[in-house]
Amino acid sequence: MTALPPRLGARSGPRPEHSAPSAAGILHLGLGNFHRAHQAVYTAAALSAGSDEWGIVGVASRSRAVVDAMQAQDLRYTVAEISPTGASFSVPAVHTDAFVAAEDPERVVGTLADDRIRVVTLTVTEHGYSASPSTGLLDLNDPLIAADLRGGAPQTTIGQLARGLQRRASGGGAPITILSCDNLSENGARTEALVRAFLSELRGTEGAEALAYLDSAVAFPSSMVDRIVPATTPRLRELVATRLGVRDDAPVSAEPFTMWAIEDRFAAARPTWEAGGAVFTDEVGAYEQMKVRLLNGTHSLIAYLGALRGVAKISESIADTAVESAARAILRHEYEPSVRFPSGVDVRTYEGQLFERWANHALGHRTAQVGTDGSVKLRQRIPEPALLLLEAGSVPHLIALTVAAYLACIAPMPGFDPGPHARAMVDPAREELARLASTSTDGRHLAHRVIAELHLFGQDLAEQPTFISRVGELIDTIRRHGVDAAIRDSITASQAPMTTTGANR
Ligand code: CS2
Repeated sequence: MTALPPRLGARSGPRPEHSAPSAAGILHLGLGNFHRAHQAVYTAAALSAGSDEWGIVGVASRSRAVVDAMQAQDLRYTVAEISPTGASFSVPAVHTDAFVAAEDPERVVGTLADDRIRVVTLTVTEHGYSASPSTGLLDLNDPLIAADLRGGAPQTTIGQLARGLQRRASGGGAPITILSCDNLSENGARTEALVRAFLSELRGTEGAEALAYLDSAVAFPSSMVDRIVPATTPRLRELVATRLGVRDDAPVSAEPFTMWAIEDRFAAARPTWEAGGAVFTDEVGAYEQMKVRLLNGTHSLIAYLGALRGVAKISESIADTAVESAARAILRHEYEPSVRFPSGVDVRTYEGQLFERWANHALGHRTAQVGTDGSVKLRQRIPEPALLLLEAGSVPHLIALTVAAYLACIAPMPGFDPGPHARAMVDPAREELARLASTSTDGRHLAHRVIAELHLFGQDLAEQPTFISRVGELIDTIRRHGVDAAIRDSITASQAPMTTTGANR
C-alpha cells in the first residue's frame, strides 16, 4: 500500500517565497477561489517586497469547506498556474486567520472596527451587493437587508460593512479603505453609495455619526481585477498531490494572465501591491469598462452558446468557428465602440490575448460556471453598450443573442431542453424566470415580460421594443431551429447595412 502524502502545512510542502506576515492589516470578505488566486498573490508579492504588516483575515460568507481546509493547513493552500504547456505552483501564506461570516457575523463587525485593519477588500460577486437589478440601488425589499436594518448581527455584505464602519466611527474612527474587487462598473462609488444608503435608512440619527465618518476618513477607490479562476476539481487536488507530494484540500488553479488596476485613493496606508504588478492609475474607469464588456460580456456569450451546443468548457465552446465568429463580431461591432481604452492599451493586442485566454483548454473553465448568476452579471455587462448602439440607430444583434441564449438556458420554454450544462447554472432569478417561461406564449412574450416588465436589465433597456423583440425572435430561433441557426442569423444581421430602429419610436 502506498503511503498517503502528508497534508500541506507549515512543515510540509513548498515554502512560501515571502516572509510571514507579522500582523493583519487587511480584512477580506469573500474567501473564494478568485481572491485566493488574485489579491492574495499580489499580497504575497508585497510581503516579499518587505511590507510584512499586511496579513489578511479571510472571511468566507457561508461555506465552511475552504475555511476548514485552510485551518487544517496552517492557512496555506496551493495556487496552480495552468497554461496549455504546463503547470507551475506556489503556496502563498498571507492569511493570518479565516472564519465564516454566517457563523460569526459579529466577528466581521468587530474585525472591521479594529484599528489595525486599514484596508477591507471584497470579492463577494455581483450578487453580493444587495442591489436591485432594476434600479441598481440598495434593494430595500430584500428580506436580509430589511433584517440587517432592523439590527442584530448583519448577514449581508453591505450590512456588515455599514455596521463595522458604524462601530469603527464610534471607537475613534481611524481611517480605512474599502476596496471592491468585483466585476461591477465603478465598483468603488457603487459600494460607497450602497453603504451610505444603508446608513441613511437607519432610524433617527443612528447612522449620522458613521455618515460623517465616511465623509472624512473612509475611501472607496475603484479597482479592476482580472484573472480567470475556475472552480476546484478533484483532478486539481490529484495534480497537486502528484507534483508537490502533499495533500491540499483547498488548492486553486488560475490562468497565467493576471491584472489589477487600482485607483490610488486610499484613506490610510496600503500594501505595495505594485510589487506583484498591480497598476495604480486614475484610469480605472476605462480599465473596468474594457474588461467588463470585452472580456466578461463576450465570456457570457461564449458560455451560453457553448452550453446550448452541449459543451462543458469555455475552451471547447470558443473552438467552434461559429461561436468564435460570434465572439469576434460582438467585440468589434458591439462592445469596442462603447469603450474608452486606457492609455497604453492596444485594443488588437488585448483582443488577441482574450482569444488565447479563452482557448486555454488545460484550465478546464466551465460554461456552467461563467453562465451562473447571469441575471446579476449581464446587468453589468450589456445595457450600456446596447443602448449606445440603439440610440445611434442600429440593433445590437449579438448582445440580443447573448440575452436570448441566457434565457434559453435559464428559462427554457415548455418543450425546449437546453441540456445539462445550462441546467447546472445557478441563478438567483431562475425560479421567477422559469415561472414566466412556463406561461409565455412565445419568445417575444417571454422577452417582453423579462426585459420590459421585470426590468431585469434595468429601466432604460426596458424601453427599447426593437431590442426586446429581437431577443424574442432569437429565443424562438434557438428553440425551433437550434442555436447554430440563431448564431448564423445574428452574425448575418450584424453585417447587413445599418438596421434602422424606426419601429422603436
Ligand atoms: C467570468 C469571470 O464567471 C464569469 O462571469 O466572466 O469570472 C471572469 O472569468 C473573470 O472576471 C476574469 O477576470
